[in-house]
Amino acid sequence: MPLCRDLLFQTRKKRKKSKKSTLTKHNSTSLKQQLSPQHQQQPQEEDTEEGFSLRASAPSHKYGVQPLGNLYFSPSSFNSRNSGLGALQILTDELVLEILGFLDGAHLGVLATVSKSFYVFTNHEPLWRNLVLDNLVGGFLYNGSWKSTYVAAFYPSFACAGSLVLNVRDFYSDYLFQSWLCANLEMKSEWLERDNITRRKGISIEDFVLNFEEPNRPVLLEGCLDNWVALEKWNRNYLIETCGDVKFSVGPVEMKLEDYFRYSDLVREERPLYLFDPKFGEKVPKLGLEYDVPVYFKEDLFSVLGNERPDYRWIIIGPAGSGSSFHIDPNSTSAWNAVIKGSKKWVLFPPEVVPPGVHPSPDGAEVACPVSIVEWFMNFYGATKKWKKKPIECVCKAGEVIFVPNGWWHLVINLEDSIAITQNFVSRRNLLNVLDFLKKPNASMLVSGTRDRVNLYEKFRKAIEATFPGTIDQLMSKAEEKKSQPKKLTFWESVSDSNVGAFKFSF
Ligand SMILES: O=C(O)CCC(=O)C(=O)O
Repeated sequence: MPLCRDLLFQTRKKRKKSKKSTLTKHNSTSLKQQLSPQHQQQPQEEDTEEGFSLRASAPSHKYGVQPLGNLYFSPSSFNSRNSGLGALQILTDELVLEILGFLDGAHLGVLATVSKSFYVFTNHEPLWRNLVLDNLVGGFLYNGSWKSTYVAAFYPSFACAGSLVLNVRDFYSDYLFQSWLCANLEMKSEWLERDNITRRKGISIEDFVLNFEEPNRPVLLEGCLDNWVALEKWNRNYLIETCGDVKFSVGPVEMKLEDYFRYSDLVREERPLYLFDPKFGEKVPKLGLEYDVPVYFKEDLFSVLGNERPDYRWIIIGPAGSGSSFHIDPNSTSAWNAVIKGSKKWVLFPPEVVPPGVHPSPDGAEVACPVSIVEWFMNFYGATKKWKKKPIECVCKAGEVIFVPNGWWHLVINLEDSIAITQNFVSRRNLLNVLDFLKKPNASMLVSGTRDRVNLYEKFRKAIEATFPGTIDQLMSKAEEKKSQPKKLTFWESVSDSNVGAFKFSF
């Protein structure tokens, strides 16, 4: 299908629809890609934003959908998308799909026989994914496509028919095409090559506090997971054996690890389901004993709340291409994220810089951003190349830990099948920020990870006063003192790309 690829890849198309998500710990999304050796090189930065390539094993679009631009090269100028929709052709693709989202599997199946256009729309995989997740919850056995998974579960005698695919000629739609493209695109080497985070190995806690935690600056820490049993033992077979039938949170459902791995092995979609479970330590206590909080993050003041603390630790498992789209971590906490298997590409922007393509609501409770991580790279990553000051970026590999300071925007994409542990924490350095956050008038909209969003501020403040009397007052007078000193430059004001790796802060 050379024409459609060439055309699309020469233009930078944006899907108009953006996703609304709350400012919480996790929103997941996707692309499958393999880390090839060229990704590890450090080629010069050049303007190569035109041109994308598909993964070597990418199939062409299952139903023959082409980007709208190709229509201009079609001798007939005929778009079966429109003729087959009849009066509904005036609706956008998103709206057509929204309406089809109200139908059950049987009605989608009937509608598929109406016209070529309905055939393509009703086969849109996210429709079937929703049907599977709504009806089978986590108890599905993924078999290569959401539609055939659904058909196999509800209409087993049609199982063969469920996998029949017709290739439709002359169907042009950017929306449907881009969904396929984002699932099948190779990560461009220029998206992976910038590595400007500061790396440290074996630093003292004082060094960490002074140079990274106090100035609220990210750092990648090497060598601090060396004694983790998890690093040595955790892999798919070990986890499946250890966890047995225990179910973990995967997007809106709960799944056994065996079923999740079966899905993640086979899936190729724009936003693969991501396993992100905050209760793994309670569900399988052994897992909680096989890792240890790195020395730099031992102070965790939310622990004064005991069982009433908001969610704070997660096991994260996902295939290449899964990940977390841009967000700020909950409740103004900082975080560490340790990679146990695989590798993760990180892009971080300081609190005062909203990433391009990301639109938080004025009250900060919601964020609109591109549909998927790959879409962000395709349409917005290039903008940062022209900026004098760049985001902080790195690839975090197994055995490495990244420190994510409070308020920093971050996006993460797994470059390989990955397993990680992350914890959010409050230390003395960000206690006042967290209290201020919990006290906001719209706290009930903003606070997350706990049922009692409204009273968390009072509970936390009182528990801190009881456990560490006088600490809040001391921190407040220190903060007052700082305010009266000449204003320091923000992170963004103070660095340029050339010195970001080596800059020493003097806060
Ligand atoms: O996908 C990941 O590993 C990143 C998770 C993340 O961003 C977070 O826990 O805040």
